[in-house]
Amino acid sequence: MRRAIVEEHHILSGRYSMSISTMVRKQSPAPEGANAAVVSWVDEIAAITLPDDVVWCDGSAAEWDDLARGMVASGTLTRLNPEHRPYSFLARSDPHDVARVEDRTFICSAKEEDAGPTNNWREPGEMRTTLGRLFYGSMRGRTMYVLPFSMGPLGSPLAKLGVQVTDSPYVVASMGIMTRMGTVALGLFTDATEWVRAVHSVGAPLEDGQQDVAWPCNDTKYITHFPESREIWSFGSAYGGNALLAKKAFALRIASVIARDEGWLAEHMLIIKVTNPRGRVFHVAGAFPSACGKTNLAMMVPTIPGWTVETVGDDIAWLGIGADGRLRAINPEAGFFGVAPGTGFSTNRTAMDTIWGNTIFTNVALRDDGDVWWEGMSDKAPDHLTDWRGYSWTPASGRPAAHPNSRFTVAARQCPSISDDWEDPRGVVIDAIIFGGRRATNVPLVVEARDWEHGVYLGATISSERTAAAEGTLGELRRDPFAMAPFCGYNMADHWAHWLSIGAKLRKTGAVPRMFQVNWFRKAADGRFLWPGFGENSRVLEWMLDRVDGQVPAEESALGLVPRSSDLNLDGLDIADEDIAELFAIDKKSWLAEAESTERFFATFDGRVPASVQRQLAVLRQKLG
Ligand code: OXD
Ligand code: MN
Repeated sequence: MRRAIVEEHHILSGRYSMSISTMVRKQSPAPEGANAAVVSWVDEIAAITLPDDVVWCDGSAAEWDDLARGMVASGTLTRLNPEHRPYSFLARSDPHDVARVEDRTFICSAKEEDAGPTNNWREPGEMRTTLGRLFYGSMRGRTMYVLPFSMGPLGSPLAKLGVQVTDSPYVVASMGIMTRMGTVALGLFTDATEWVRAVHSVGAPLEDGQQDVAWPCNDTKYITHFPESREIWSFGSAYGGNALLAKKAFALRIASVIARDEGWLAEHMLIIKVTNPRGRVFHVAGAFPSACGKTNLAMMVPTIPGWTVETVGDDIAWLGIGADGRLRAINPEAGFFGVAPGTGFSTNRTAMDTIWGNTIFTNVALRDDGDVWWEGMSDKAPDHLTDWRGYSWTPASGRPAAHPNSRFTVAARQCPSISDDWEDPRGVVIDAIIFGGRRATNVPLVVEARDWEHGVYLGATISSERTAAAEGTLGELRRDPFAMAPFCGYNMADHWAHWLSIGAKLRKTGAVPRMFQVNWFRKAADGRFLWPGFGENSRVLEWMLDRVDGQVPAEESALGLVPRSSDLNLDGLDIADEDIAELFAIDKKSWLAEAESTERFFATFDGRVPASVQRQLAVLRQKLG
């Protein structure tokens, strides 16, 4: 036993012996011309995880059909009624595998201080030993699928390649939607390619003849990242960001480290294209914590005449300084993994039109007519449903029919508001950056940063009330700098320093995007939302982009620049003057308390917070008087 563990540790340090690869029962050959480094890594992983078979995915529709058919047969997927929801499926997860598990997410950088206080750090050697034990034989009785993929438009200078292996067909089908996966990506690997290695196992090996369950997983979960070697090892979960490793694990945690090293940014941001009535086009990137309405904003239908919003991305942006010296961004993903509850015809018609078919739904409720439903899809719930756990449900049941973190997985190209430049390999030019959180108090509807440094401070101090996208107590206030707290693969204070250095570079080229803070969620003393949100947020976009366009002056406040009362377009909006005043109210006492909490937060970074960010806190206190 001891010997086996030592051997496994060597395997995971890359010093393994090829002889054990003979233990894989059947190994489908790698596609002709596949990159040798990829092939040998796949062999290496198969030698550790010991699957019954290894299948290289080509990303074709035929392959997806076969997987879907297999999963319907095995009970992982239920096919929805094609009359209502063509070629769509429902998955019900294990009830203990329903969200990202942040306390089981680890950054294994060589030095603890490089992970910083917002991450769980583990010493890499120790973690490799643990993983060696867990992954050894973890795919027995299953197929290991090999998924080569591109994050970003194929061949874009801003895109990156990766390979995920997984023993979950649900993950394969989802990654096929969320990334550009298969032969097209594999063909881009050269000997010079630096690619990300991602190993995923549900951690449920099958003995000979053992009956599988619909959603295999393991109560022991590890979502681990080795930033220096650009590796991800994920064990025990098949849900969302825990398992679709291209998304949070690669495109944010590992990519943020690559970005730091290479001089660009990997951020938890939506990207939209906005056109004003004068025909001027802007691109806006926005960072919001999980489940704060990024998908809704990305697909917003403006209520003000003459404005249009088109979608480039709803969750992740990779931003770099282009050859023209301007900040350019791509959406590295190819699909949406959106939160279903709260998405409805009145709140996000575009999302509803996107998921008309060809969609995987996970943990939503099933209607008796074979379609799906969730809280917020329509005002009135159907009289009877099958809930996300498979139990009979009526409105009197007193529990949600869909899990609060239930999801839809759908290709971005199916979105009616997808922008014509969403796959521009050069990226789109970013004119404005917005930071938002879900704050019932204190934070005004909109504030413009005085300059990039102040904007970095606004990003560094984002906080939000906790939602269902990750496990934890709902409603609790959580610091979520740049909306990256669960996603930054390195020390968050260094992330702020990195943002400052990008600003300094942009300033040399003279094209520094404006930065804003927004809060759609401020409440009145009686608990009512003060602002209607959704399409009405276009009024705030109008003010911000008129500022970018030099059309309106702004007023100084202790928090930054705010609209003059006449400049926020409220035409046709039934909102009381007192509510508008409340939306912008700055309560000195509460803000001084917030400044104190910020000081305590900064102190957790052991002196690593950049002086410029500390200075902004001092300026805030001074302005509050
Ligand atoms: C997501 C998240 O799934 O942020 O996008 O949790
Ligand atoms: Mn997200």
